[in-house]
Amino acid sequence: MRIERVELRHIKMILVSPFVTSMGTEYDEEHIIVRVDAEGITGWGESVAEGTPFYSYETVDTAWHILKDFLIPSVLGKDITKVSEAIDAYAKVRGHMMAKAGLEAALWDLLAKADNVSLSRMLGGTRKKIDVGVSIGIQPSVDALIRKVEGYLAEGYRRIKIKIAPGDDLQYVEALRRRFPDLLLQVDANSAYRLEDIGIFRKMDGYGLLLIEQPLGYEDIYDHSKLQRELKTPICLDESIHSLDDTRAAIELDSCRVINIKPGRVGGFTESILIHDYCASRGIPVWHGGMLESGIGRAGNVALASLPNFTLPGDISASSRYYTEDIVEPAFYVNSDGTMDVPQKPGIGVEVNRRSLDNVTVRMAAWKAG
Ligand code: OSB
Ligand code: MG
Repeated sequence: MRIERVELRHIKMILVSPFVTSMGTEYDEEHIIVRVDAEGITGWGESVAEGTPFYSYETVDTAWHILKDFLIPSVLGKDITKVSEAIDAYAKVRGHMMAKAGLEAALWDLLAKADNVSLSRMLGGTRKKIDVGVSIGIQPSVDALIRKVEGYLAEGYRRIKIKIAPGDDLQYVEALRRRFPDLLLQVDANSAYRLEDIGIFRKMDGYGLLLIEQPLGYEDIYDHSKLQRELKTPICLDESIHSLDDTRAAIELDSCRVINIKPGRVGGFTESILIHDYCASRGIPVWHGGMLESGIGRAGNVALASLPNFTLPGDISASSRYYTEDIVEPAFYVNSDGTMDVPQKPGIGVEVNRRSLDNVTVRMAAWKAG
């Protein structure tokens, strides 16, 4: 298909409640929506680079620059029949995984729609429903956290992840475990600790957590191997994993026993599938992380999470957990059994609500093939 036009929209969506992590407090989420048009078909993708370089070095502005000056020119006017051809066209761009993943996602949607198959099917998905959980920011008190968890459990979520930071850790885990002895519970530190904090993790090891996500440095693999050696709870890496190569290093060093896959962090669905398949071959479970996506990115996440080795519930929650109004129809819902339906229509399987998209757009640009 000849890529005729590519459009970028910098969007800003207000979160239903502030999201507090060891990296700071987020009140709203800025991302880039990528639209690709070819032969009367439109593909949509979302780049999860944020307004701030706190989770990743990428930001909306760096992703915009890389998309505009390098990635879009490499595909515009080209005849693309497989996503791998686009990836080859911009292979010399190093890093900038979130910029790449946004364009790649739009191309996957375009090609799936052209083939009249769901994105889930095209990526190799095998499930029509996926298990989903919810990621809860640091709460002002233990009581506030317990009330939040009760609310999410009533909605159907079966797995809870809480954010932790030094000083906001063991008391929350202890209280949740006491109140909900059988809860599927995991914690995410977003790199807030150092190996010297091992005492905290030795204590945390006694609470039957599903996993401890990214306790140490955001680029570290080696220190995590030293920590994992001392714990029975699996460590799960998020920030440290940008590629299949990172995944191989982490697993061979026993730095983690679970991997969080976010397509934005690893450059797209193609690299995500390579990581998924390698982990499956090594008996390492994976789960799908989240970046507070709009419905466009969420649709892609749900499709990817339908692959067979996504055996742990993902950070993929209902639209209403994030935003009062999503930009897709239908919005995403959690079923009372803690699952989410995988869209079965062609491509991402949901429609973009153009009026809602306009309402959240703060900057827009488009490029046409000559
Ligand atoms: O570390 O998993 C993380 C959101 C933004 C940046 C990093 C992370 C998160 C989340 C939210 O935990 C997950 C979600 O989208 O529900
Ligand atoms: Mg994380």
